[in-house]
Amino acid sequence: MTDPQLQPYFDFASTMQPEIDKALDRFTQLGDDCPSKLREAIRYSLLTPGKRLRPLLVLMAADVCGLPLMEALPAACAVEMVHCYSLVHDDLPAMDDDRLRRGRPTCHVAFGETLAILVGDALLAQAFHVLCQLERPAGCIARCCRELAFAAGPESLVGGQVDDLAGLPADGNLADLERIHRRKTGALIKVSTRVGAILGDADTATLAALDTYSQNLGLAFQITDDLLDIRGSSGVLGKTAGKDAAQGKVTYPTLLGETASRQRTEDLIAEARDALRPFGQQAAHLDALAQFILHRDR
Ligand code: GRG
Repeated sequence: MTDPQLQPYFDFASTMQPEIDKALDRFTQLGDDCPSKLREAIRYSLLTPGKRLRPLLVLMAADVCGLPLMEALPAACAVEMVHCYSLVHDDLPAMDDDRLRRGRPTCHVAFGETLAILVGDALLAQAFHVLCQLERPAGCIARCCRELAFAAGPESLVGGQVDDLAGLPADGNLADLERIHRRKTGALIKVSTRVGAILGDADTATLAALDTYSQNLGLAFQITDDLLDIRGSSGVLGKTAGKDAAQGKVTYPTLLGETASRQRTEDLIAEARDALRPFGQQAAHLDALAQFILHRDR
C-alpha cells in the first residue's frame, strides 16, 4: 500500500508524467533535415520511461508560484533534455561505459558510439531551442536560458563530471565528494526549481527557499543513488547495480558507512521539507516528492 504521505507526489506524477511525455514526443517530431537514424536515436533515449523527476520539479515550483502548469511544460522538457544528454554521454565507453539505462540497452549499444555522441549534442541544443518556445516575456526566457546554461556548464554539470571521472583520492573527504555531487547531480536539480520559480515571477525569498529545498534534495538524491548501487537490483533500477564497488569508487557509503549515509539522507530531506514551510499546503507536492526520494527503489 502507498504511504499516504507520498500520495500527493503520486497524484501529481500520474497526471503530469503523461503530459511531459507527450510534450517530449512533440518536441522531437523533427523535420526531414534531421536524419531518420538520428531522430530515432534521440527519441529512443528521451522517450524511455525515466522518473521525470527534474521536469516534475520544474512544474511543481511553477505551481507554487502560481503559474499554470502547462505554461511551464517547455521548460520542464528542456531540463529533461539536458539530463538525458548527460546520461547518454555518461554511458559512453570513454566515460562510465555502461550498457543498461532505463531498462534498455544504452544509446551507444543500440546505435553506435558516434551517433550516441551526436544524440547528446542534439539534445543539448534542442533543450535551448525548446526553452525559447516558452510563452513568457523575453527577459524571463533569457534568464531561464542563462540559468540552464550555467547548470549544464563547466562550473556545474560538466565540471562535476570531470572531477567525478578523475575520482577522489583514497584520502578524499566528504567535502570533496559533496563538491562533486553539488555540480554533477545537484546543479540540474537546483536549476529545475529555479526555472519553474523564475517563470512564475518568484520573489527573492521564494527563490532562496526553493534553493535550500533543492540543494538538500539533490544531495539526498545522490546518497540514495549510492545506496541503491549497493542494495538495489539492476532489474528494478534499469541500470547496472554494483558499479561503484566494482570501480573502487569513493562514495557516501564508503566514507560514512551505510547506516550513517541513510541517516544523512533523512536529515537532508528533513531540511528540504523545512524550507517549504512558508508555502504551507501550496508546496504539498514538493514536500511529498522529497519524501519519495527517501523511499525510492529506482
Ligand atoms: C556527461 C556532462 C556529463 C555529465 C554526466 C548523468 C551524469 C553526469 C552522471 C550519471 C551518473 C550518476 C549515477 C549520477 C547520479 C545522479 C543521476 C543523474 C542519476 C540518474 O538520474 P535519475 O535517477 O534517472 O533521475 P532517470 O532515468 O529516472 O531520469
